[in-house]
Amino acid sequence: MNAPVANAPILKASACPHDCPSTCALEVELLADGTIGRLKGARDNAYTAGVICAKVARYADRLYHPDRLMRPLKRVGPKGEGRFEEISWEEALDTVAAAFLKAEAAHGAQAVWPYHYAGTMGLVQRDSIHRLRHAKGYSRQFDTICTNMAWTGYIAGTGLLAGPDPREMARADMVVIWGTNPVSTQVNVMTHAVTARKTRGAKIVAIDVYPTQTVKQADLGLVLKPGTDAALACAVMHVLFRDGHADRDYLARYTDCPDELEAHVAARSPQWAAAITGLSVEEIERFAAMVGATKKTYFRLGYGFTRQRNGAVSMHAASCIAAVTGAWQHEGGGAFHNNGAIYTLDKSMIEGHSLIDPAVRQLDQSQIGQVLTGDAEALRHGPPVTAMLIQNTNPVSVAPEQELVKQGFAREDLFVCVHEQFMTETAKMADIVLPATQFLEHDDLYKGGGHQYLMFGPKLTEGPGETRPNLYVLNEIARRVGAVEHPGFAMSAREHVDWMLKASNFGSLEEIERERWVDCQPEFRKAHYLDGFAWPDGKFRFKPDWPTVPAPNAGPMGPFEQMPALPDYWAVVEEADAEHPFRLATSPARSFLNSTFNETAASRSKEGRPDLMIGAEDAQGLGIADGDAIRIGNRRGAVMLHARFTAGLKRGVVIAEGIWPNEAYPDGKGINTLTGADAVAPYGGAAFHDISVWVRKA
Ligand SMILES: Nc1nc2c(c(=O)[nH]1)N[C@H]1C(S)=C(S)[C@@H](COP(=O)(O)OP(=O)(O)OC[C@H]3O[C@@H](n4cnc5c(=O)[nH]c(N)nc54)[C@H](O)[C@@H]3O)O[C@H]1N2
Ligand SMILES: Nc1nc2c(c(=O)[nH]1)N[C@H]1C(S)=C(S)[C@@H](COP(=O)(O)OP(=O)(O)OC[C@H]3O[C@@H](n4cnc5c(=O)[nH]c(N)nc54)[C@H](O)[C@@H]3O)O[C@H]1N2
Ligand code: SF4
Ligand SMILES: [Mo]
Repeated sequence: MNAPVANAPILKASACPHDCPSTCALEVELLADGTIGRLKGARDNAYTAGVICAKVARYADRLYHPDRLMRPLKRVGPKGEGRFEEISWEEALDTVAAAFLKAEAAHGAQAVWPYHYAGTMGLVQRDSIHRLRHAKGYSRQFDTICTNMAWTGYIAGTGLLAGPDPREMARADMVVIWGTNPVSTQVNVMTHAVTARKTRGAKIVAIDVYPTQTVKQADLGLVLKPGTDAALACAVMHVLFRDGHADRDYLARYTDCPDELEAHVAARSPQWAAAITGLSVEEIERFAAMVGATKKTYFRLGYGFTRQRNGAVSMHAASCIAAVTGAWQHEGGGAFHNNGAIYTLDKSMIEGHSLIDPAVRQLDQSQIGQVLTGDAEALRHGPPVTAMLIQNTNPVSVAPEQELVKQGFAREDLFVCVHEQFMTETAKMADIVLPATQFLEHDDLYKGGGHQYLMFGPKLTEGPGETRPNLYVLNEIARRVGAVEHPGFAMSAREHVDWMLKASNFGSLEEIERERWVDCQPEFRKAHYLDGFAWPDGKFRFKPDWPTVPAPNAGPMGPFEQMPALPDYWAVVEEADAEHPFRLATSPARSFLNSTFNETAASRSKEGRPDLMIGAEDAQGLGIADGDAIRIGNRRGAVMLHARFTAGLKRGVVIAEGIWPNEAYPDGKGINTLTGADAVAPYGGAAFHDISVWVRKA
């Protein structure tokens, strides 16, 4: 028997907290001195299966980064200059509370806007901000920056945000990876798809707007023009009906209007779709033939193709294909996007549901630029926002219409407190900066959007300096601003987790700590909708009733009457025109996660510099050589970067990967200078990959 090795690391269970559908189950090396070593994927977790991305494997780089915020800071120089001086937590929290009370006295409580997102996906640390918000009647946030088009489009067909067990990808005969780039954004999809290829000869198809690593690894890679996926989906359905691959028994039993759909797509041939998508007729025919011949096709539908002004319609159209072939009936078949609906968690304690006042306005997260620059419509015709608390997000980098965002944050009459792990661009604009713990330094509960596990991530090590978790900050501010009493303000993170698990019948803290995770996978019949889809009539809807699709969290928006009744190409994207001849997508970089990890040296050196991927022919037409400094722009502003010649792009399509810090660009303007904040139909969202631009040599 081996003698125990002195000072050998102990392995502890945790879960990746980042905003990523994979939510990996982790094994964390706890070293003898109490510090953290390597992070690995848990091998015995059936979804993670031992695989995590490179950026989290080297997490110690981020945890022990020399630039971590350690102490509360108070701005001393002019706004945005970045000069701060250290103060105590007491002084910092008192200053925040005084500023919030002042804003409330001048304009009412809605002048305060707590602003947050998913920098941590932990339910306690991410969502406790709502409890403070509701307890004071501060402005609410309409979350729109990420999921609205995708979720709405998926639910339009199925009635529910849930689908076939993601582990079934490994048992599919074909995996269609549509509008997501899992090699970069959710590595485990590749694990299971490649298992299917190795063990059963399954084919992998990837559909994107440029040759991503996922497209390159696929058996069939389809590169189409941005925003044209619904045309492809219609043509595929056309071929399926034409060639006898529609499952007519299934259609009759499980869908709302198969005859209408068939008549509708009869006019949407591969020739029709080729003209719209830029794909060849042969590519479309080949893909459709593969789908028709493969009952066990698992459509893994991502977010990327929904970040277009017709994104919800495209998501719905893609999900319809599985209903035409009846793929839903088979193990390894169906269409999956996210499992949000399987976690029936009672979040009333964390979020303070009993305190919600529906009359309080909801401000659109993506329109923070408009909100802070006083746009009356964006302010819902209410008072200005004069005070903010920001947690888990970096809007002065990630939010669209960045020029407006920056103008807003520069306002002298706006008080901003940013609680952060790093001096982000948003933190630089703050009046008070509070230092935050990282996930291994606090307790929380996580749920996997791309799988079916609830996971616990315990505090494994002390946070450095005076870092504190989000929960602490919220409870302390609540106390100082005289928030109404709520038991949630007196509970620890562990108590919140225990309460929520028990209230939701998902066990208890003790159980999940022992077992590490809870597998919440619904049974096969339910996940595959074999007893009917989640609409009252049990039918999958080819003809969505958009106004009744459950809205993520704000009221109906529309314009419903302009949306196509059946799946169709909806020509509402930001078309190229004479002044803006290129279509731009701002796809994710592999080594960054939104703006996270752009502070670590390894990630930055892997990404190089902000480049524009452009086809050689397109570039040469403009007198641009590979590596040249170039400028791209539209009516929202202009950005400087460098040309990187890339093969395999459609003519007129350019790609800028990654949300680099503004300062990484020669003139300090980041990629979101160019993106629009107009709300996408029908329930809002930002069309980050739907931009028209001009391109010039700098
Ligand atoms: N490395 C890394 N991982 C990440 C992130 C990151 O920034 N970097 N972000 C995280 C977050 S917050 C999220 S929400 C997820 C999102 O992950 P995904 O679901 O993968 O969505 P996106 O990253 O927006 O884009 C995916 C792909 O869609 C493509 N795309 C854009 N427009 C179209 C279109 O019209 N049609 C088609 N077919 N494809 C299109 C893009 O080029 C991109 O390659 O990833 C998470 N994981
Ligand atoms: N051009 C372009 N822009 C995009 C996108 C795109 O594809 N293209 N993608 C969009 C999408 S999908 C999303 S989701 C948004 C995401 O944008 P953000 O929500 O801003 O995500 P991050 O940029 O990763 O920033 C999260 C911040 O939270 C901090 N943080 C992490 N954990 C904690 C914690 O426990 N406590 C506190 N106080 N802070 C913490 C991190 O340090 C980090 O600075 O970006 C959007 N912006
Ligand atoms: S793949 Fe996503 S969930 Fe997994 S470790 Fe990387 S960032 Fe975290
Ligand atoms: Mo996202």
